Formats: sequence, C-alpha cells, structure tokens
Amino acid sequence: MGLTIAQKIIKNHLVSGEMKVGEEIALRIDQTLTQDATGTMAYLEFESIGIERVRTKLSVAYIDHNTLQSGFENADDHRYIQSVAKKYGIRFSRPGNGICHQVHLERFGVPGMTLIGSDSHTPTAGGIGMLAMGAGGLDVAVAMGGGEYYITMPKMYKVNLTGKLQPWVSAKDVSLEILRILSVKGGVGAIIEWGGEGIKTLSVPERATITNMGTELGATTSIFPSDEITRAFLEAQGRGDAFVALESDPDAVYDRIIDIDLSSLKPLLACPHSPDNIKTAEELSHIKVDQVCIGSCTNSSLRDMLRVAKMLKGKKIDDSVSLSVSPGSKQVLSMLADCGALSDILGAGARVLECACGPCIGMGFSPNSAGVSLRTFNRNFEGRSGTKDGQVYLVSPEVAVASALTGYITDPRTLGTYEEIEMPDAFKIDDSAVLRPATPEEAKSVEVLRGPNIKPFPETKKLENRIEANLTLKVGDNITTDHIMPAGAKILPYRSNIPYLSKFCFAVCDESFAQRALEAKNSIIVGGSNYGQGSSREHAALVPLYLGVKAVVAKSFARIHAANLINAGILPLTFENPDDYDKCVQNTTLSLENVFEGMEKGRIILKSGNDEIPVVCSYTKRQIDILKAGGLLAYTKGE
Ligand code: MIC
Ligand code: SF4
Repeated sequence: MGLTIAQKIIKNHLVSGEMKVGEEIALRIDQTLTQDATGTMAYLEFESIGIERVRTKLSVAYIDHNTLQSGFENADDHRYIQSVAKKYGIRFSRPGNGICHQVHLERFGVPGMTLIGSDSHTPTAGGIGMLAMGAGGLDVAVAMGGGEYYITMPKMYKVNLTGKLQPWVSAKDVSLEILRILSVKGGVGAIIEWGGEGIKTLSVPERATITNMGTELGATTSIFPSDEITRAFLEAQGRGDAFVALESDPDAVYDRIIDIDLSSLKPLLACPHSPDNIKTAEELSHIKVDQVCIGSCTNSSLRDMLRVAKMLKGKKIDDSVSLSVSPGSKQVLSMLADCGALSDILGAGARVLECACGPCIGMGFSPNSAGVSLRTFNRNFEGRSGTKDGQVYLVSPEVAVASALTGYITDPRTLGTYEEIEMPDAFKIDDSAVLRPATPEEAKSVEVLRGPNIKPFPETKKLENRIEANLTLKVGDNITTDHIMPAGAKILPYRSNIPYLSKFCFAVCDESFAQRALEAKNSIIVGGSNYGQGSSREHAALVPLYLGVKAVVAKSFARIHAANLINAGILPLTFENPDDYDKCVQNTTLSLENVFEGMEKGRIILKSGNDEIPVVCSYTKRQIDILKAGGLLAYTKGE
C-alpha cells in the first residue's frame, strides 16, 4: 500500500510504535522552535532536565510575542532566553527579526524534516513539506534534549484542489472555506494533506497561509508536497540545497477526501467569535468597520504585503478606520522599503507596526468598545483582541484593504481591475539578527541571566489512587486556551510567574474561579466538546495545576491541550456517555475511585452525589507513568 507524504516522513522518523491510526508513536525531532511567550518556561524546563547542549539538528529561539516592554518583565525574559540560547546551542532570533513561523519558513524550514514548536501555528512550515507540529513547552524541552516526541498516529485527510483562485480571492479564503466545511474540531486526530492540480497555482506563502490555519481545524498538522514551487522558493531564499522533492504515492490511502474547486471560491469572513463562523463578504457589506489589522503568521509574507501596498497605492483609508500593518519579518519589511511599497502603505494612512505578533495576541492595538475589527489573523476568540466586547472578523488581505478604504465590510471584487503582483526572483538575505550560540568550549563560561519575574515551576505531587475534589467550574463546548489562560499585553509579561498568572485563569468565563479553586484546594473542571482548542500554551495546564485542579472531565479534548494536561500531571477524562455532562453540577463534591486500576482499564467511575458516571481514558503505559509521577518533568528527571 502506498504512503501519504506525512506517513513517509513519519516512517523516516519513527523511533517506536506502530503506524496504525490511534496508536501512540514516538518521533525523532530534527528541529525545534520556541517563541518568547512560551519559551521562558520551556527553557526553564530544559535547564531542569540537566542536559549540556541541545541534541537537535537545529533549534531556534524567537522573540516575537512579548515585544511591548512596558516594564522590566519582557526585557528580562528576552535576556534570559538570549543567554540560555547562547549557552545551550540554540540560535536566537532577536526581537524585530520577525514572527517565528514566517522567519522559520523563510530561513530554516526543510522539506521532509520534523519540527516541533512551542506554538500551535508551527504547522506553517508544512507549506514547504515539513512535518511541523505545535507542542507544549515541556515536549519541546524534551525534544531539544534529544528525546522523542509522542503523538497518536493520526488519520490522513486529503484536500484535492482543482481550478484557480479568481481575482480578489486568495489563500485565506481557502483556509476559511475548509473551516466552513470541517469546523474547528473537524481536523482533530488528522493530518491534512493538500494536493490536486490546483496546488500548482499556489506559491509557498499561499500554501503556508493554508497550513497555518489548519491549526484552527484542530488538525495535528497540515502539509503540501515539496515540488518545483517549493524549490523555486528555497532557491530565492538562497537555500536551494535544502530542497528535496516529496509527494504521496499514487496509491496512498486517505480516511477522507475533500474536493475544493478554487475557481468557485468567494471572499469570505469568519465572524465573531469563532474561526469557523463563515459568511461571504457580499452578505456582510452593510457592517461598519472601526479597525483593520493586517499581519500575523497567517498573512504577513512579502506576497501579502505587496498585494496590500498595490491596493493602497495612491489612495487614502476611510477617516473612520484605523489601519495597522505588521510585516512578518525583517526580510519582508526591508524588501517593502527597498521597492517603495512601504511608502504606498504609509501614504494611505496605515500605522506600520513592528515585525511581531502584535495585535494578534492582544499586544497593543485593541479595538474601541464594541468595535468591529477586521483582521487577517487566524483567531477571533472572544476577548483575545484585548477588548472584551470587540467584534473580530478574520479576513484576507484583499477584504481587509477593501474595507479599510470604504469603511464598511467590502467585497474586493467590487473594486474593479485586479493587477497581478510581481514577486522578486531572489529575497534579500540578511541573517544578522539571528545570533549564533557559543561553541561548547565557550559555553562553559556563559552565564544564564535571570530576572526577578522568573518564579519557580509549580509544585507537582504524585498521583493519588482516590481523588476527592470540588467541581469548581463547569463550562460549555469549544473552550479555548485563551479562555483558560488569557493572553494580552497586561498578562503575557507574567508567563514565567505562574502564581501571578493564576489570578486570571478562566477570568473570561468566571472571574471568581481562581479564588474558588484556591479555597477548594482540590478541584475538577467539567467541560463540553473540543476542550482546550487553540494555543499550545502549557500555562493553560500549569496554572490549573497550581490552583489544585486534579482532573478535567470533558466530552472531548483538543490534542495539544490534552497532552499538556498529562505533562502537568492532570487527568484528562472523557464522558463515556456525553449526556452525563448534564448530571454534573458546579460546586458539588466529586470523587474518582480506584484511579490506578481505572487508568489501566481505560475506565474510571466518577461519583457525583448518588450518580456513578463512567469516564474513559486511553492512556498509554508511558502516559500512566507520567501521570503517576506527577507530570512529565518529574517523570523525565526520574523522581
Ligand atoms: C496564539 O496564537 O494563541 C499564541 C499566542 O501564538 C499561542 C502561544 C502562546 O500562547 O504563547 C499558540 O498559538 O500556541
Ligand atoms: Fe503570533 Fe498570532 Fe501567529 Fe500566535 S497566531 S504566533 S500570536 S501571529
């Protein structure tokens, strides 16, 4: 039987396990990346594992999230990451050099290799045929130390593209269309491979927009073949030698095949507050727009920015709209400056922000109260913009600019003639903002610099056979890690200070949760389906751990968050019968009996008053050992 692209890469990197859907497999990891909002914790974890130098082919530490330094905290974290990177053999991408996924695609990604990153949009590198996955910081720390990365062997989905995108319709619309078809949980447990004749019409940045947003489907990752288009991109980046061709076998078998005719797509928007709440621009053209933000790891390539500049050239944005543009990397910004496109953007009235995540993670540029904000980003979860009642729509750069010009949601097809943009044959190469680590000899004298904001890792305890706890919080479906552990400019600087962060845990849903959890000492959280979707932030598990959460019982879980819970020593459990969710009442006492035996058998009884509710789990032997030890760190250190 033939293999899919992902199966080929998995086969080449398989350390243990069988490539059967649902089985646990361990993969050798070639490259890792971290960003600063998850990186500080990941490097603290790496240091505590006690290895002298990273054992990957390449590890890069990016600074791109916490770049608003409104106090010493972020600067201290940057300095810590820089010094750790220097000491342990990790490249350090300085603040201003760009968003991790954009820079990694441009400068480091290699087709056919494996990459894990402490950021959920790591699959962006799937745009050049890399098997790239988001993971918790602790998993990345273990991989940096040469350890394997464990996943459940995914199902294989194929999206067959035919036709060609029509003028004013772009890769973002393909991402939104697949979200319309599959929803935010439709990709859970699957790898999505993109193929068909239509992919020949898509450049690498367009492919990367699509693999980037595969994360919003809950997919393990998304991947394109590595073909002549990939070769041309790598050559233009001066990295032609990294190219290897990669395609699926003609008789590869897929669990599901979805057909999309690119020619039939229209400009789309994801309406508040979920990336799968899709409508067409035509339908929404009556809505007044307050703010437009262009950038993020989804749409900040040179290609996107040249399109934006072309649309803005010689025009002025509407007086009522505030427009931000954040190019994805220093390479992009510098090339925009060199060709004059930056002047076109500035001349139209845009505010050019630095090459970083910025507004996407609520680091500045929050909309006005109840403001309508159109963003070329990938997530529009409630409150994520920093304005609780902000109404965020996800759009393509084309819809973003068209709407900034008119002040209303605008179908760009109404703008008239569409001009193709010309991409340069070669990108401008300047890697001087990526600092090289010390040699092993020099590393001995490199001092790791810690600031006062870095607090110790929360205390972990060995698992007990009987758990009695208060049901401190009951939530509904599709709870995101932004609900569990919000981000934004005010909170993000404390990512290395779990006690302080804990005050904000679940604040979007219930402001008194943290206090109640501390009072209860032991808590259980009950959730609906797709619990923990979104970001890879392990803080959404470490903070509950600090607050005494022992188990989360839900209808279903998102992949990375379930892994993070296990890594933190918290039991993720699923209702055997989803209707039992209704039997659980907030602020009652629950108990889990015979936990050890239940973990082995895959079924534990949850007692709630007189009800005996069966909850299930399918932990592997390794996961049981991790949970019993009180989490992955204790397990790895052999405590
Ligand atoms: C996000 O887009 O939500 C983030 C911020 O990049 C996160 C990582 C984090 O929370 O630090 C992600 O996607 O994993
Ligand atoms: Fe940064 Fe936004 Fe991309 Fe997350 S989704 S890495 S916050 S740009």
